[in-house]
Amino acid sequence: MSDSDFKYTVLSGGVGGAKLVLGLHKILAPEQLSVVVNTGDDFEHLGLPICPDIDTLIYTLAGTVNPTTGWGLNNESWYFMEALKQLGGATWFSLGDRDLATHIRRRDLLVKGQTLSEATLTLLREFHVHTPIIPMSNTPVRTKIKTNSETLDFQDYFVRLKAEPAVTEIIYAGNDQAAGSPDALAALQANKLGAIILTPSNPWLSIDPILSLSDIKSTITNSTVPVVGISPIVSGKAIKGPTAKLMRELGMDVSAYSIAEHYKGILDGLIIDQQDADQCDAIRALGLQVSTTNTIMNSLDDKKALAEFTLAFARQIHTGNMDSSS
Ligand code: FO1
Repeated sequence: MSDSDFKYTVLSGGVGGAKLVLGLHKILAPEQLSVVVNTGDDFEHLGLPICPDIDTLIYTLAGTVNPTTGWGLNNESWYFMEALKQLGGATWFSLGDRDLATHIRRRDLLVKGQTLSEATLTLLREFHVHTPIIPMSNTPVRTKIKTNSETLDFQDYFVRLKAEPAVTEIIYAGNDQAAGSPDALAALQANKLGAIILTPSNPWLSIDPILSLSDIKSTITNSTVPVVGISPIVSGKAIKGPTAKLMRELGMDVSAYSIAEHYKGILDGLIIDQQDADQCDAIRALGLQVSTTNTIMNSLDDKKALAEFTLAFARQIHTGNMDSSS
């Protein structure tokens, strides 16, 4: 079991990151875990503030997420979408009837003056989730996808266009004016912090928006606690989502090594899948510590096992007694 004294702060996007967050949530006490979540996917849709990664994490920890998609609520009905379609409304972004209540409630809280962090705390309380899910900023930062011909809003690219356009550049609009949220910065500097953990979310689409906030990035790079990550690429393939396609379009090899290169300067250690053990030496040559295990999370036991492994890896780095064969 993990040391019950330490706290852990995690950076996460949506579906992929939420798997590890659930594993950590199951093995740690609520006061030991804080999650700083990407808001670059957020957008205003049908007049509603949609925050996909925040909601994926809330629903996952509440045990009500749709297990098939990893987003939205389980046991949904779709009367609103059917009625909207009849009225000629935009239906490319599916909003279930129960999920709709979350967006309307959040809008109500924001209109009444709550920050995104405060509104998220309210929703956490109403979903009986005790682990803090903290927006990376209370100021909008929007991930934009550049292609040869246009600049797309994130959900247009990811959902409406099914991530098919070839990406030439990714920008995080507003990051130079936005400050990290006070709760996120506090969680990254908490005392008794045992590690900062980067989940195996898509680095470019889910983690980099968080790191694009200069105060968050400098807090992490100046931190004395181990910063560990998990590669989302296993033997040349992304476990889910467009990560591999995106890496090819950005001119990178689709490998755990490329993930290590991307996070050089941020991570002290990277966990890669045992199928990629042949890349350990090259990754160590980059100056990162590396360890291998099964990183594919299908069952809850997989998620808990990877969570335990991550905490143990961080402890090894912290005590400096890395076992060179790991
Ligand atoms: N993803 C889809 O692929 N199609 C959808 O219609 C869709 C609707 C949706 C509604 C609410 C929500 O919180 C998330 C939703 N997502 C949908 C997922 C979302 O686009 C992605 O999970 C994140 O933006 C990427 O991490």
